[in-house]
Amino acid sequence: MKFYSFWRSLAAYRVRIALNLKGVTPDEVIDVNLMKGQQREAAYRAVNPMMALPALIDGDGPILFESLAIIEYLDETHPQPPLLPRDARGRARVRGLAQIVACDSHPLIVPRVREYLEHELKIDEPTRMAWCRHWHVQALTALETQLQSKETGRFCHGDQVTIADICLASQAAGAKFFNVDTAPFPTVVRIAGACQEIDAIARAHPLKQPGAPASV
Ligand SMILES: N[C@@H](CCC(=O)N[C@@H](CS)C(=O)NCC(=O)O)C(=O)O
Repeated sequence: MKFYSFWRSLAAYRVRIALNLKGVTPDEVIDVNLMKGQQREAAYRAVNPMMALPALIDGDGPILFESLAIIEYLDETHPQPPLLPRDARGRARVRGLAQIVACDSHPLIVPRVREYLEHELKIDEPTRMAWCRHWHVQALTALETQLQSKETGRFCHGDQVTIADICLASQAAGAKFFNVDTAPFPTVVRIAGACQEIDAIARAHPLKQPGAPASV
């Protein structure tokens, strides 16, 4: 198994959590340095034409891409512990929470968007940061509101870690990277804390990966 990753990538962080929870260790972790733009080099473009991390190759392929698709693949191929509830409504809720992060919010603050704002639209650094914080706050507000549901337990959906928690953990890490005040989102903060008490999640954290700085 080959895993294309980078310490700072929040989408790779999501897959790393799933790999750890499933007890799967890739044979090879290939670093694609997003800060040097290596995701746009021909070698990686051939792996993922979207030029985004993560990607995963299990055996003779095909190459898997998009964190949620990869996580569901891992969940299907390594069923224990399950990362989705058994009931259809539960699965829909968990996928919905996950997609708030992975589909509606995170894609708006990734390097390709920030770099387009900077180089094509000539938007200055404080305004770009305001953009990123805005989309963080939108997602955190939606999550906090959704998590007031009776379905929420120690984690986003009951007391077992699901894909929603994996995404929430990445959202919480991203909020720190962008200096977003999370005090108005106590349920998100509580669940993010509960996630970090699980070793498989804690050791997947971006700042614990090779090459990561002590803080950002
Ligand atoms: N929706 C994708 C997002 C992938 C993505 O945008 N990854 C970021 C890193 S977290 C990336 O590689 N960005 C490269 C770029 O924006 O140039 C997923 O969840 O896998």
